[in-house]
Amino acid sequence: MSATVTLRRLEMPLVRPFRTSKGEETVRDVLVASWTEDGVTGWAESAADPEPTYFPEYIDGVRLTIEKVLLPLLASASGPLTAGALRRAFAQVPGNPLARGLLETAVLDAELRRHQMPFVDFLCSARRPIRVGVSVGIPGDLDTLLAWVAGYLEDGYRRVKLKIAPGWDLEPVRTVREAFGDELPLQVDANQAYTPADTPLLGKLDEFGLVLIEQPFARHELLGHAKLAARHGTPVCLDESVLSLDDAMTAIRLGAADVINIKPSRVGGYVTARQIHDVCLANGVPVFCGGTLETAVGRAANLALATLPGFTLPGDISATSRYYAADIGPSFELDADGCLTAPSGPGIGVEVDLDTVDKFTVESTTLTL
Ligand code: NPG
Repeated sequence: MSATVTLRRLEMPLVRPFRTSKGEETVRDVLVASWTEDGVTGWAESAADPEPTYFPEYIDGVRLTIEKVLLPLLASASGPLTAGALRRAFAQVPGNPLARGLLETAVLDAELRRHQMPFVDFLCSARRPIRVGVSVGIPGDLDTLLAWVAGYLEDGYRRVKLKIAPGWDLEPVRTVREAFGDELPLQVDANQAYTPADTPLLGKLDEFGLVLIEQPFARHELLGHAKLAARHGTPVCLDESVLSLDDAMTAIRLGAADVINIKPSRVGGYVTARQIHDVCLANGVPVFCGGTLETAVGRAANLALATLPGFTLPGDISATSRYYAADIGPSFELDADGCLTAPSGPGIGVEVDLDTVDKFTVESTTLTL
C-alpha cells in the first residue's frame, strides 16, 4: 500500500478586497491537501495564511510540519491509515492543529469516498439547508460600507458581520443599524484589536442590539473576555482563542465565551470541531461555523458540519460569488431563504476541478508514504 499527499498553494483572486483589523487581502493564498490511496483521492483546505496573522501556524510552517513531523509518524503506524489512525498517531504532537487537521481531513474525505458515505452521515447528522451570513471587510468609507451591505442584503444574506478596529467601530455600526433597521441580525468581529482597557468603549456597542462581538481581545486574554461577558451586554464570542477542545472547555468554564465560532481547520479538523460542538451544546453555548474565505472544498465540509443542532447561529459560509469569480469546485448559490446546502455525494461531495486547481497553483509538493 502506498499513499501520496500533494500540498498545493493556490493564489485565488478575490472578487472584493477583504480588510480586517489584521490587514488586507486581494488574493487569497489557499493551502489545499489531497491524499490519494488505492485510486481514491480525498481533499482538504487549510485556514493557514501566508504569515502567522490570525493563527500561530502559517502556510509554509504547515507544509513543513506535515512533511517533517506528521508523515514520518504515519510511516511507523500499523494498520490502515484511517482518520482515526491519524488522530492516534498525532496525539503525541502538541499544538499544530492546522497541520494535523489538514491531513486528517484529507484522509477522512478519502475514507468516506471509499465507503460512499457523505460527510453529514459520518457526523451522524442530516443534510439540510443552512442559514448563512456574510462577513463584510473594512472599506475605505461609510458610503462604500452601506453600498456593500445593501448589495449583500439584495443577494439574500440574512445576517451581517462587520469587521471593526479601533477608529472603525461605533460609527460604522450605528450607520448600518440606522440604514437597515433593528431587525437585521448584525454582529461585529474585532480580530483581537482591542484590550480590556477598551471595555467602556465596547460597552457603547450594547445600544445597537448586536447578536455578538467576536474576539475583541488577544487570544490569551480569557480573563478579559470573561469580564466583558460578565457585564451581560453584547454577547461575547471567541474565535482565535479556541485552537482545541481544551481551549473551548476552559473558555466555557471561565465564562469567557457566550458563543463560540468553530472553524474546523483552526481546531484540528472536523472530529475535534464536532467535539467542541457537543461540549458547547451540553453547556448551552451556541456556536456558528466560522470561515476563512474558503474554496468549494472547505465550504462543502463546513456546510455539512453546520447541520449539527448546536449551530443555531448563521455561519460565515457565503455563496461562491461573494468570494471568487472562478472556484476549484462547484459553485454554491443562496436559495430563496438565504440558505446553502452541502452537496449530497460521498465525502465532502465535491468534484474538484483539476484544471482550475492547476491554473491557480503557485507551489506544489507531492510526498509519498
Ligand atoms: O466568509 O469566509 C468568510 C469570511 C469570514 O470574517 C471571516 N473570516 O476573522 O473570522 C475571521 C475571518 C478570517 C478570514 C480569518 C481569513 C482568517 C483568515
